[in-house]
Amino acid sequence: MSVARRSSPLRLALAALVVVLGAVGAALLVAGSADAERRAAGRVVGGTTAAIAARPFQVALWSPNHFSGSQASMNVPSMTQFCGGTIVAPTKIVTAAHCVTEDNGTVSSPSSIAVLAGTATLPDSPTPPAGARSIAVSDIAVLSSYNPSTVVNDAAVLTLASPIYEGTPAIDGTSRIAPIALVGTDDPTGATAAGAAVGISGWGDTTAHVGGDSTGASYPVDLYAATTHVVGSAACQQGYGSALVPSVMLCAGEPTGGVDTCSGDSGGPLTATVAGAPVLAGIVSWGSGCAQASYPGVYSRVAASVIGSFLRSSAGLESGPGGSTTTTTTTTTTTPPPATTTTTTTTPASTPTTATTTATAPRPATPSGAGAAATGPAVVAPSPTSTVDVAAPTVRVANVLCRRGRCAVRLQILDPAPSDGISSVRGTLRWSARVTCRRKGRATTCVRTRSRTIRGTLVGGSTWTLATPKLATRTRYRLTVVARDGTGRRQKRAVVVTLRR
Ligand code: 4AZ
Repeated sequence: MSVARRSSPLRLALAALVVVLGAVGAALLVAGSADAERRAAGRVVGGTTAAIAARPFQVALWSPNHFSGSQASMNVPSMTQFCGGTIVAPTKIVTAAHCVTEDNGTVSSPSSIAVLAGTATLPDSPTPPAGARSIAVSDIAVLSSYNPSTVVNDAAVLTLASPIYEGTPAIDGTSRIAPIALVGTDDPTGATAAGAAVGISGWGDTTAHVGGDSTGASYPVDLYAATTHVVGSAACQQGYGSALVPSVMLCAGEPTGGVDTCSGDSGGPLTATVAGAPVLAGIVSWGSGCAQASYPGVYSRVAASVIGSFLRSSAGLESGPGGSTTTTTTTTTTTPPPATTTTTTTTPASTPTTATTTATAPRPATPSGAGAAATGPAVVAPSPTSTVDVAAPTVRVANVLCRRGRCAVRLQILDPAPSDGISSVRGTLRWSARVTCRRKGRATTCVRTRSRTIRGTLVGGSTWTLATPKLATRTRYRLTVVARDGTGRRQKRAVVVTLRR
């Protein structure tokens, strides 16, 4: 969140690192409109710098290992912030499961993560500044029902090797490090009702952008915070679709966008107010882009009993008002691996230039426009009495979620009745790669077009997913989607999604 800032080389290096190798939110999308959309939204996600005493429960997760490979070559400090977290007890930090799990679904090694508290400014060396503390993580508990594919139940609790504070510091504007209470299960005070003001904070990307196009991302060294508002489930589901936002998630944002968390803020707090005091009500989890109207930020809902009771039992806290007691599903075990899709390598294909110019540019942004625009009118209407599948399927890009360099493109695919069903959904990913080649016996750099075919997976109903392999940085990918129905008809309109990490 926050405001775009002057870029120092260090900040650029950090930003590049986080973008290049970031623990969360890679990039993406969507043909054509991304740049215009970003310009229109401006470069401010709506935060202002915050003193740590205003959010003394906010911590940075930083790591000597997350980015170790590139750090050496890029000569940047050996600790890099990659997520946020929230202090809830002397040795307990709440964060997002996706911050502390690896691509293969296993829980990260605790020794790869430390927690930085008591500072709003990220230091440019591994030594915490005066008044701040960096403490090693000794254990990671991930909610066992966390699903990396759907991001459902995105919650984890870190145990620290030693207490991060002594005594009973309060959130009173004087403490730099203090715990925060959890909102009660089912939110008995209504602190997270639709329209309620909530606080968000972090060191994440400051730029507004459509679903994942993180070109120009800017990561501040100072903590940013903003006030925004809870978006009711129905309104949130209007943008994302109900399947993607179950009741264990809470949405927050502004009707016209402009204020939001973003990549790098993940795991950090969303706070609501109960009796004048802040309480932890959400864990920054995901969203389609940042600060977009109709696509609010999505948070793990602490008032949901599955999440709240896990946090309470893992952190050794009393059950909150109205909360259930510890019936937990917590573990420090391996989470289920992400749903897999089959990918097959094909021979290099011709360049996609012509496809690009004629392509429909589906955008996940405008809720009413998305379906209409991508679906198009060119469907042959079957006669009411027909029993033969004569109509081509229609394909709409519902959204694109990118994390750690891999993107899942969700598609709504309909085949008008009478239908023999959808027989295949394929994506062809094309990109240009620089390779070393020999010319006249000398090693030189050549550009080669590469492609890869991705087979779609039916998620349920009419929703399909195309999961990409890990995308390289600074590379533009074009994913051309082709859906065929049972009679072999493909959709009429080209569907091309541009992905960038
Ligand atoms: C992320 O990738 C992320 N706009 C966090 C929050 C939001 C989007 C992405 C919400 O960490």
